[in-house]
Amino acid sequence: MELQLEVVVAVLSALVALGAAGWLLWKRPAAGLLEDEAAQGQAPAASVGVEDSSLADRFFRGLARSREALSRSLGLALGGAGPLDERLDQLEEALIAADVGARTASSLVEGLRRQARADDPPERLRALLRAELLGSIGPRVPLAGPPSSGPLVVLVVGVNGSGKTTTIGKLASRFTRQGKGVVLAAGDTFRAGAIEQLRVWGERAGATVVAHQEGADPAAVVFDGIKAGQARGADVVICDTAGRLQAQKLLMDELGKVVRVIRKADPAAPHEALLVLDATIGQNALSQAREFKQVVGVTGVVLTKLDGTARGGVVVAVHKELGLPVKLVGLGEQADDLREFDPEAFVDALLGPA
Ligand SMILES: Nc1nc2c(ncn2[C@@H]2O[C@H](COP(=O)(O)OP(=O)(O)O)[C@@H](O)[C@H]2O)c(=O)[nH]1
Ligand SMILES: [Mg+2]
Repeated sequence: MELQLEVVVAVLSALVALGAAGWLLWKRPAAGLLEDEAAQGQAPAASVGVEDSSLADRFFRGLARSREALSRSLGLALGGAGPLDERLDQLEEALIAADVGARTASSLVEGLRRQARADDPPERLRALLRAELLGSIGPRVPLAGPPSSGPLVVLVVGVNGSGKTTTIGKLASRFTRQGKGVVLAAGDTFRAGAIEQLRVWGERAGATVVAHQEGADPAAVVFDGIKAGQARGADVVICDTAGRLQAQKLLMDELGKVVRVIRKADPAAPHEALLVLDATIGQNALSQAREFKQVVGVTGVVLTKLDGTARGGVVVAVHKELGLPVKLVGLGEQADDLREFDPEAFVDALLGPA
């Protein structure tokens, strides 16, 4: 009886020991992973983008609407039984439904007509379409690196509600996590709320916010922001602007003046003039882009709201019709929902699985 009890106790302690060891083993890798993640977040990286294995997934989810529009006809067009010409017509319609735009869709399909043969298997047609789409989107273009002297000056423009201030907040937090000194200039003086919104993002990111009163001259705010950045040896100055005034002409005049004054503070600036476009408005984004492009020497596009029900096919047209690269994409409202644009991941998400 006594012996049996000893055996039971021994077995129980062994089980407890095994359990504890198992718990430790289970716990250790988890803690290690978190440490790695924290270290990654703090490590100064060479560029604003950090490779993210989930980017492809997030594109895939964000492009559901455009992909569904495309996939209804894509299978038929690529693998259907009819004459190739008819199937390519169907493909053109499908591309338009996916918000690629009529002109771009037509030129993509022209490219296919030149290369495709009637007896091409669906995989080859798909590969040709993929190549045409990538050609239309153009290569990956990263954000400008640090200038030879003074801070990198980034001007951010776009219509009201496109996501400028949010993008600036995300960019600021990305840069401060890389250990960079960041100044934000509250150049949207049209509403007091806009200044406050930038302050909140600045505080969250650990960036300095330079602001004047509501109604102040935006060019003066931006000038002060750059001067402050230069004086304190900041790495980056990001300038917010208004997206709406009493009239579009006033807005464009104001932006023209902002650019001229930025050049007074630093003749090489702005090093980046980012146009923020809302992906959910599809082709309308293009006409906005043309106007801004004329007034501000736009160097790249930030496409926001590519999460949810975005009309993401517009990305394909931005480069082809405007000659502007999409540099960054917004995939949500949180600080880390900004990514460098990856054309290949994007096209694969748009086309869906083969
Ligand atoms: N889902 C989603 N919402 C966004 C994104 N970027 C901005 N927003 C939202 O769009 C709205 C307008 O953004 P805001 O930055 O104030 O636009 P601004 O007027 O151009 O400065 C806000 O509600 C943002 O939270 C994005 O990438 N995804
Ligand atoms: Mg704003």
